[in-house]
Amino acid sequence: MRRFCFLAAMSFTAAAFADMRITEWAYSASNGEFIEFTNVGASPISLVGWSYDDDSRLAGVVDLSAFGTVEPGESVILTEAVEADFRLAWGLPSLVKVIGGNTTNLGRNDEINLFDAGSTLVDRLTFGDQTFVGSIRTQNFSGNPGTPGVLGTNNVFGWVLSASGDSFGSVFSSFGDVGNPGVYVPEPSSLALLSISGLALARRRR
Ligand SMILES: [Ca+2]
Ligand SMILES: [Ca+2]
Ligand SMILES: [Ca+2]
Repeated sequence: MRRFCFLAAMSFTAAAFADMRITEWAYSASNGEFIEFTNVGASPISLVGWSYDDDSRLAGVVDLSAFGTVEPGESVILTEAVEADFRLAWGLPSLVKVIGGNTTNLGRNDEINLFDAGSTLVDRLTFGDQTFVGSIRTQNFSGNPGTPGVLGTNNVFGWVLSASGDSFGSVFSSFGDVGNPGVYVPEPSSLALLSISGLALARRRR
């Protein structure tokens, strides 16, 4: 019995590690290119020892340890901009974690790689409107997963551009970029389902 519990705990940890996802990016933006990562799982994830790289695919290139522990549903930002400038540009509250000054930059056709503390690839997104004709070009408009099912599949054709006032919560930055850094909103239908199940729970509790 004890052994079973231990194994269950182990597999739970592994699942939690796999739940950090790339949820938004813009390779070129007036207020600085950025990548958003979100904990889409149910448990906190420590990003100490985690790293990012572009299409050179090397673990350890850009250290993400400063993100610390990321709570379920929390989104964090890696940007080339100075952290304070990026916050100001997008009106981000202090509780949104931002790592600024990234110099491993994204080009029009490039790749985002997220590695855990063991240098294992956790998520990858290969993109480029020239490489993948018909896919989005995230210049001044960020890209978002068209459905939550797109996350973690490395299929850029499933991603859609931000538009001001869209269901992803997109807004304009101070220099006119459009995106939703710092928040990840799953598709509206899943939000509706969440509130329905929340309502059902509240009713049951009564
Ligand atoms: Ca690059
Ligand atoms: Ca760039
Ligand atoms: Ca976002």
